[in-house]
Amino acid sequence: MDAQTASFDVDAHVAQMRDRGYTIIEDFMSPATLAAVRGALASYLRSHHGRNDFEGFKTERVYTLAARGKVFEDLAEEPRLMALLDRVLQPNFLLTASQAINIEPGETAQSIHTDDSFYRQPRPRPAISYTVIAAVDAFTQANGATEVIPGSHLWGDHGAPGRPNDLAEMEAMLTPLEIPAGAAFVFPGTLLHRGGANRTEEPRLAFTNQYCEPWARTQENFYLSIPKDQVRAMSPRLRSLLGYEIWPSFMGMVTGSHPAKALDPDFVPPIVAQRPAD
Ligand SMILES: O=C(O)CCC(=O)C(=O)O
Repeated sequence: MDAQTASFDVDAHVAQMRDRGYTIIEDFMSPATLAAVRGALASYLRSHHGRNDFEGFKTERVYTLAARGKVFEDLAEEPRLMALLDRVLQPNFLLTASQAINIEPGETAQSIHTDDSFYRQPRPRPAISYTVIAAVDAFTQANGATEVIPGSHLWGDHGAPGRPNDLAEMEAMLTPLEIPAGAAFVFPGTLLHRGGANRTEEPRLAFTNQYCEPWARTQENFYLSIPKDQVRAMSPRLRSLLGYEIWPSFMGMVTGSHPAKALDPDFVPPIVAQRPAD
């Protein structure tokens, strides 16, 4: 374990997430890592915009980011992050989404939402996913810093006692997370938040990795998006994050076998190997 990970106060970060709904890792990326992120992202940006108001008509999103360069592979399994998530998710938790988000000048604020609303289970409930948002550019209130409603991770469903349902009331509770470039924050998928409006002349670049329970369906289907040759070259932890592991005793199996077997270059799917001859 490196010194940075050894001195990371996991308890304090878990407590912050539990109590106010988010925690900040100030030195998530070193200046060198930040430069590598910028370099790796450069070729993917300036080509397209979101297709709807949620993705953002003036926002660029680069999906499947964890497979787009070694720096993103490393950041998806950053040791302090893994230590933190190990405390709040079950073993063999999964990467559910991985994307860069570049909010351009003139973008409006997103709708207020949670990241694990896909899992239609009554609230209040434990989070089924956790979100990390890392600032590549410093986040300011003016350039579209993520805005969160502290404490909202504990709220019930719409209409439940104690939960404001009036939009203006909720908007008044939004807190912009102004963090320096290189910092990141982590929050449960039950926390209400939104990407802010960018009222500056410069884009606001960030990326997000989201992680979910090992028994939950992932937002991105990484089995289909990342070629097996590429997965084979990844670290064991990242392969596990991408789903090449099981949730015991056999969720995630491949025709009765461990999914890692499917990465063997000689693997022939049993439904092909065992197909009766015509
Ligand atoms: O970019 C941000 O600050 C937040 C984006 C977000 O919450 C989302 O796209 O789900």
